[in-house]
Amino acid sequence: MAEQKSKLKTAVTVMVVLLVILVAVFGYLNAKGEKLNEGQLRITAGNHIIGEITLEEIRKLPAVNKKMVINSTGGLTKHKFTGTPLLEVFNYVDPDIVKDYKRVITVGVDKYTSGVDMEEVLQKNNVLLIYEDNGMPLKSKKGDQETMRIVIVNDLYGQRFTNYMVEIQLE
Ligand SMILES: Nc1nc2c(c(=O)[nH]1)N[C@H]1C(S)=C(S)[C@@H](COP(=O)(O)O)O[C@H]1N2
Ligand SMILES: [Mo]
Repeated sequence: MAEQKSKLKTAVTVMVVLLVILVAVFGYLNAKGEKLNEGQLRITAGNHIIGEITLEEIRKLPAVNKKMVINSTGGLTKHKFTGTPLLEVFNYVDPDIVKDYKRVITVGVDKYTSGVDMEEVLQKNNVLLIYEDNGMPLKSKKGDQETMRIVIVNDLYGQRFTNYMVEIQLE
């Protein structure tokens, strides 16, 4: 009787340990999957991933150069941006995007979130996805790789200029 009880205890202990390991492994894999890379841009709608585009692919889209002075935290800063209209990115990923969605939420690797209306994206050379400033690639949050940034030409202030872009959520 005592022997059976101790066997049961061992079995329960083994099961509990296995469950804990399982939960830890799934938690780890899940957290790893959530971490998006600044070298690419994920486009989502709800829980659905519409597409992913790399910075390498974005560099092949029609380039736009834009001289700008931005009013931000550090005062006025002068820029010579190079990038591509966000419209080009959408049309490359899926031409239906511009007619199926109204709102474009931009998310940085630091979870900084802002947004533009699809109407603004459709205005010629207004919402740009920038990857160079003064001829140099934009630096990622950690400074160890290249990154992308949203710039809105018609905006006076830099508040909506989401840096370290990793995701676009469509609504
Ligand atoms: N990813 C990310 N982008 C961001 C921010 C931020 O904190 N994180 N701050 C915004 C704000 S409030 C401003 S004023 C500008 C600042 O741009 P700067 O750092 O080039 O001066 O970036 C915008 N984009
Ligand atoms: Mo700001």
